[in-house]
Amino acid sequence: MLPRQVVKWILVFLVISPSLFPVSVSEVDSSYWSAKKRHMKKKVHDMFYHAYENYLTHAFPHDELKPLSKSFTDSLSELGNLKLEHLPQHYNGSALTLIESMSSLVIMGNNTEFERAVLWLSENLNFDVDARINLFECNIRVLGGLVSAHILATDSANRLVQGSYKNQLLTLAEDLGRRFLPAFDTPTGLPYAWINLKYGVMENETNETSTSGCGSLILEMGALSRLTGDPIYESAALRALRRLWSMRSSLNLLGTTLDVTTGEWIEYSSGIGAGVDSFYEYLFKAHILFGKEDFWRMFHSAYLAVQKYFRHGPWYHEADMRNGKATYWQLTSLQAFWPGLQVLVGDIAAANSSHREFVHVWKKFGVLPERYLLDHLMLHPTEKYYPLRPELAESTFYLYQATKDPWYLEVGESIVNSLNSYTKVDGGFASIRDVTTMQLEDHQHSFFLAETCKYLYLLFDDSFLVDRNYVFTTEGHPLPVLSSWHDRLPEAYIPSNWTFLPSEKQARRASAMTLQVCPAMSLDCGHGCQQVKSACHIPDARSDHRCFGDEECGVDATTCRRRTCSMAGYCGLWLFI
Ligand code: DMJ
Repeated sequence: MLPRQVVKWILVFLVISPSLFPVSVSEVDSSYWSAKKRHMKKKVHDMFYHAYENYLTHAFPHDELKPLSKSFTDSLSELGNLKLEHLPQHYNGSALTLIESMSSLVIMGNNTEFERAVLWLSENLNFDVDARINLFECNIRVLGGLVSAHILATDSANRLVQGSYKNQLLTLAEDLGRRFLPAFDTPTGLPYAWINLKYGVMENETNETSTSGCGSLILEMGALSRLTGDPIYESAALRALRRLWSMRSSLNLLGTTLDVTTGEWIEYSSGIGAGVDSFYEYLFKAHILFGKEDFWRMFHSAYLAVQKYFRHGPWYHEADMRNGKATYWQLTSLQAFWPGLQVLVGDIAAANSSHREFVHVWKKFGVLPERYLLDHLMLHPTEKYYPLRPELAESTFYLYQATKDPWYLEVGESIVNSLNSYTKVDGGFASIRDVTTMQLEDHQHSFFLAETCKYLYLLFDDSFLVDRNYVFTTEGHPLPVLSSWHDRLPEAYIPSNWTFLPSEKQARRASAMTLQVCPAMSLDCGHGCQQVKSACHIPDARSDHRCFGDEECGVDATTCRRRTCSMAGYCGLWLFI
């Protein structure tokens, strides 16, 4: 027992302490986290430039940097097993890392460097080369990078490339898009996985492709069609996607690989990782970007099937599409994007629980190994590598946006620290060959600049997203959500509930991922006045999206769907299983 006098003085102290310390605990907290964010943003900024400048010095205009030998690789072509010696003498790569870095440069506020990149690409990029490339990779990295950069370059809010920009990036994107088209010339409309940029599909080309290979083209090719006014790209991607969807089993599951000429499955087992991941991602993101009800319906059924047949607590295993029976019990690094997608859907509790498991594995090894065998609790013997992948940082960014829980900032900090201590070398950032020894590999993948650094930066500084509404492609390139790109508003559109963003101040707080803003919709309010109105958005009652009942949830801005309160107490686009 404390003596009475001591207790009295403790009570007196508690009563007068607020006047002694006029700053409240929450203010202390928020200034602590603001300082932490500033510090971490600077660290990520430095990481990006260390990677970028080394690329420019030792690899540009080739595709990617080899940071240990300070040399380069033309990986876009090598992905097609075409070694450099088989390329024409003058082949200098396609400046892949430069293209991939452009949207990150804008997000980090470096418009000058962005403009330099635009200029260089406009004058030098040439796709008329005898190079066999992977359609999926070239689409998400090169076409996506160019289309997104074109949009950023022409966005009046950015004041970029003043005057001198004559849509050169769009012209390049269209040239590339045209070179993709022969790949779709198959009896099924499903595209070949490989194509020669100059000569089209090569003789004896393999018929085998993956589900993501033919089901994750719609964002970039759709955007290209919207920008050029030529529907051919979107139609080709859409036809392939619909054909793929028609190949699902009665359980609404798909396999991982298939034959593009016969439309038969080759590998019946699939999960949410390699070969399939971005297929799910694009069904939902295509619904956000183009507003088509069809995409939502496909995604909805596919998502339910994933949760039903692949999910095991916070983990996801693989299953046979024909009977739903579990096949492989593996955690793969690529699966770590899934919680980020779940945040967009509103399934935050499920996202949080899976994300925690990935963080646990990251902490156990210091980074995420490519493949971990859940049934043997050991690493896959030949897939112990970590090639600087972004997926965990990506999910961490989405979860922080949705919850504002500073725990996610700490996760981001530990990712940054691991990257700096294990992968930073004098010549850039190197991949890890073996997470048990931390032995390095001589490769800095372009997605390290397009995604890993970008998502980490946005985690600590999301000012780029304020007042804007973007969807990020699977390679992290932002595309704007515009009502003019929506074929029509989704069925759940509620005309009587149009709402204005009430005040300048409130609008400023809005960001795409907190779902506070809507597809940009300009409305005539009479006498030549134009106002940006929310098409159907009703904000959640609380800014942190917590709720006790459905009545506290609003209508989602990007999809115009009613949000409901989850059992975990968050408003979201809940799917009922
Ligand atoms: C990226 O190229 C994309 O995120 C793609 O969808 C899959 N993985 C790599 C990075 O890990």
